[in-house]
Amino acid sequence: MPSAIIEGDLSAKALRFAIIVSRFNSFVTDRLLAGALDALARCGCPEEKIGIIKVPGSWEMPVVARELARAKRHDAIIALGAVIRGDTPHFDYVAGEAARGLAQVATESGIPVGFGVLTTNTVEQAVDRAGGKGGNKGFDAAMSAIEMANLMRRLRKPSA
Ligand code: INI
Repeated sequence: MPSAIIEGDLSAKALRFAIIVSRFNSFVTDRLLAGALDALARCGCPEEKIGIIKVPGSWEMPVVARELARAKRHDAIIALGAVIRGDTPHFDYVAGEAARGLAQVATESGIPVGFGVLTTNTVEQAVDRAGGKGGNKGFDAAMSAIEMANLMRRLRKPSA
């Protein structure tokens, strides 16, 4: 048997979050934002500990996440966007760089980034995952961010 299992709990009472929301495809990202706020509220996060930052599109998320991570004012960042495939390779660049850039910010800063950026082939698939039959990926990203913020605290200070 292992001597100890370390994991993060889902209490957000004492945590601060930044949510970066893309305005592109806002009919989807507004729902992702509602899902993320619901998760944070259910886990006890006070409203005044949540900052919301709007950006034009998912492409712009990494640079903002980097700035927030550098400021060290938040325990976790939640990134919410919707990249929907069109007829050109544009999708691949935006989706790929958003994912790569956000992962890089998290690994380099040690501040978790919840990845709530949908990358779908159709509008219907995006809507399904933003509060439809596929759940709400904004909610899921916020729950992961809460767990990861608590896990990182515990790893840094094992008595926490
Ligand atoms: N941004 C998105 O968040 N989703 C998309 O589907 C999308 N498409 O398809 O173009 C998109 N493009 C905008 C991009 O994120 C930048 O805001 C833009 O290129 C300006 O830098």
